[in-house]
Amino acid sequence: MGDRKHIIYDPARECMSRDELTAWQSEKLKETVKREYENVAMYRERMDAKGIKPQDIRGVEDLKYLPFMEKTDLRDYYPFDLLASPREDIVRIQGSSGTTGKPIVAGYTRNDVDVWSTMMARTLTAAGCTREDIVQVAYGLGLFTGGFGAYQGADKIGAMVVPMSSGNTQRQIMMMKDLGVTMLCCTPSYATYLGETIREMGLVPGKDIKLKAGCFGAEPWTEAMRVKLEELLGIDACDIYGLTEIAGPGVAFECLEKQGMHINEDQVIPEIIDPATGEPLPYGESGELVFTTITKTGMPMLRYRTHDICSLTDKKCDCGRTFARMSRITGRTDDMLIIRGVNVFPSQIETVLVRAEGVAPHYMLIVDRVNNSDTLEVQVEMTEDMFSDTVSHIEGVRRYITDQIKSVVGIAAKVTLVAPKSVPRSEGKAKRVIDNRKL
Ligand code: DLL
Repeated sequence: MGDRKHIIYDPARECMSRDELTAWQSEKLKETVKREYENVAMYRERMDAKGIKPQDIRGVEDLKYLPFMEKTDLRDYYPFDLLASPREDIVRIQGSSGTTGKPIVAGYTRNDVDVWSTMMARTLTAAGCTREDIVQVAYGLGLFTGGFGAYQGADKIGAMVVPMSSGNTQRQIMMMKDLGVTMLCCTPSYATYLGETIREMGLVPGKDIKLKAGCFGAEPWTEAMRVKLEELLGIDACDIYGLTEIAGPGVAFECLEKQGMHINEDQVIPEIIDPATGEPLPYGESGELVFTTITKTGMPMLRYRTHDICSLTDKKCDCGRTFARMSRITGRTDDMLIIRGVNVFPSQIETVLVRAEGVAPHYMLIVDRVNNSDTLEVQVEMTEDMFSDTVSHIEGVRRYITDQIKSVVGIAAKVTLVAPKSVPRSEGKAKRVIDNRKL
């Protein structure tokens, strides 16, 4: 990517001094708190219950006094009771799957769609995208924010957009080849599937496929998976993060330094809190990520608890951007598995599997309870070569993975090496855990 490594979409904002940024955030925060208090009954009641009036919030330093918002609020006030703008000013609804069958929906004003598009234009630019690029959007286009977000950002840059949406893998690859697509936007699990299918079709990345970079997110993935994906597709693979309630993808994005994701801090204020006590934690400490939107008008969110776990740093990045960076998401407070009393994050197991020889990055974790004791089975696919190898070699690999999981995660798991292509592929967010204890 060389010459494109350090292009910045919005340098006046993305490189502003931390002092300027704090002043900006404080002003915008005050406006947002006032808007929310005046227009959203639920939030006004919560602030009143804590004895806080909008004028008590003088700047970012007072953020910690505000009450939290939660995903359950979106369910309880579904669909429109959290709107802080008149219904007719809402020009878009996006959503994500909820736990009760109804989706979680968020309303966006014209301003909010613009804010989001800008964040995505910055995101794609940070991965090297210019108006010369051809961007294939293989995130789902629909209520899910991935497709529209990537489309809007690429459109704002003036790149050529190929809005494929997810699925139809052969056709995706045909378009990628015929149009000379240079950038790919989809989930990392789908990118892996696309990469493998490209190879199976006898196409050669760098020759038949012109991809240079990809913006992959919407689900957790590991550094080891990045190495695998970059090798498979011959690209720079950048992590991007976001959530429907805050804006969709582009809330945070990696630049080509690949040292964590810059948070669009002129639009959102991040905090890390201790998930048990709700107390803010300093830079460097791992905890639950919380966001406050400061420029949205449709459905602003104040201290929204994401349940995603990561840490923040405000150390300056070599790219020149001053926005704080978040680490990869290492798990969610609600997807952490507790197996025989040990906290297990699927990402720990992924790291072991992706580094092991002879297995493909397709796996499933099956948790169960047998005779009152928790069990964990890790099913992972063998590569074609491994599948036709000797029984004793396969057994050696299986034992190696079992030992690694024991030493990294601290529990004994049953490792099963399954045939190539037997773990279901996903075109969107991958499902990697089946917890039969919850049935
Ligand atoms: O997944 C938005 C998005 C689309 C982000 C495309 C990136 C790319 P939701 O469907 O509302 O929105 O899901 C949000 O997905 O709270 C995280 O748990 C998870 N997530 C999103 N990005 C990442 C990432 C979109 N890069 C939820 N790493 C979030 C890990 C991620 N988890």
